[in-house]
Amino acid sequence: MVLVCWAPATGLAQDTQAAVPSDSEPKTDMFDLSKWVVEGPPGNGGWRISKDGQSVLQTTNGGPTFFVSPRSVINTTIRGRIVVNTASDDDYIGFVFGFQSPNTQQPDYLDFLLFDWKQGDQGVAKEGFCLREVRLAGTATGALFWQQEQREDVKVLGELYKKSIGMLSNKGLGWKDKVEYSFELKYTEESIVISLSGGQFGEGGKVFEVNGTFQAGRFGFYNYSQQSVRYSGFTKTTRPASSQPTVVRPGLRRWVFEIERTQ
Ligand SMILES: [Ca+2]
Ligand SMILES: [Ca+2]
Repeated sequence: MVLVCWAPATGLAQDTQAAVPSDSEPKTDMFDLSKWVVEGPPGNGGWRISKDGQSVLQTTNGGPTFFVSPRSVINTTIRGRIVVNTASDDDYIGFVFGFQSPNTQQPDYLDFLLFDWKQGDQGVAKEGFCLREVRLAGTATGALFWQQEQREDVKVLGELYKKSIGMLSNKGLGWKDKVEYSFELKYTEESIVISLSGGQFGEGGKVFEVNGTFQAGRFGFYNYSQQSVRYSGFTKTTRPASSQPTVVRPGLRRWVFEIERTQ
């Protein structure tokens, strides 16, 4: 089942925190970006890592490029900030996760989940968000990434474009120049929940909530034809498996929270 929604991000997360016993606090680790690697054709991206390893600036207006963690993650919550520090372009920024390839052993396989975000309409490329599961053997064409090409080996898990929701259309779904957004991904074996805040989204909300079966994989950043993109302060929060609460609140529906554990 696929759910695509826009809803306040408050409430559920707060309830989850309040229900967790003190001896099982979730553990948060900062990603050290100096250990990450560029995947895909090296010339497609220019990823400049800060000295402290806490941020990276992608400088190339080129083909699809990935900057990816060395280790796989699953059953975790990832948070961080993203900003485009230029007014000169309007293209794709985003994230990959469950990432298996491309890599040096399998440069021609594309196997990952992709969340992309375009600033403005440009021909067939639409302003807004798309979440896709890519499982492709062989050379990818630009159409796969540029126009959300429909094909057997790419499964669309969610789409949210400017024209699809009147509620927010006056503010736009595209990212704004020089505005920093906060990104959150809850990635588990059973679901994907992506939330954004900042800019026109204010305190923010869910962009996509998708149920399914997902596998561990590397997490990373994605740009296509967009330069001057800075990612910073990315963390991974994981809760011990033993601390998973099932909370019953009087008079309210029964919530069963997702499991977060280390792998
Ligand atoms: Ca453009
Ligand atoms: Ca461009």
